[in-house]
Amino acid sequence: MATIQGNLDGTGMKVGIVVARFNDFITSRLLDGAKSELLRLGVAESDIDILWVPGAFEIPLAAQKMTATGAYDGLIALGAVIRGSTSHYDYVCQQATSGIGRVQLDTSVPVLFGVLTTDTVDQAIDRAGTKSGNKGTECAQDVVDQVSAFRALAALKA
Ligand code: INI
Repeated sequence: MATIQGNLDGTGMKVGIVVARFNDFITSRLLDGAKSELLRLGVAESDIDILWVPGAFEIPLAAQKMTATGAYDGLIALGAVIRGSTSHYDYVCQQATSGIGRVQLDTSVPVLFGVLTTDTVDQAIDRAGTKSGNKGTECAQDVVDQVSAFRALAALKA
């Protein structure tokens, strides 16, 4: 019987971050949280690449293109979709969610979901480093966890 789990050692990992410019007063905080946590976990600054896109709708294609380079062990997708500011909230959420999910299944590269989907600006602020933690920070921990778990799985099967 084997139990496989990841750890929080990011040494030697290369991580891509796709971040949406829409609502950048939120997404820049998510990005700061993700970057500083990756560095804290041992990922080298030179092994973190950041790709900005216009909005959450554009994240899946950008993530797919990053995976196609073959350079990344894992990706983090960051965005903020806020219901109050759009009538097409549901479409943007749906495209971001299903598209990001599809990219990781199609490419076998883990893509962590750091797209906030909230009813209000205040809820987004809460999840971008104030009351309810920082979703970018969480995604940094989770991408390191996933990559290390999959490395352990590959080593077991080798
Ligand atoms: N994009 C977001 O990332 N968040 C939003 O809240 C949002 N709203 O409100 O519309 C949003 N729209 C832009 C969309 O993601 C695309 O960039 C745009 O439609 C061009 O394709």
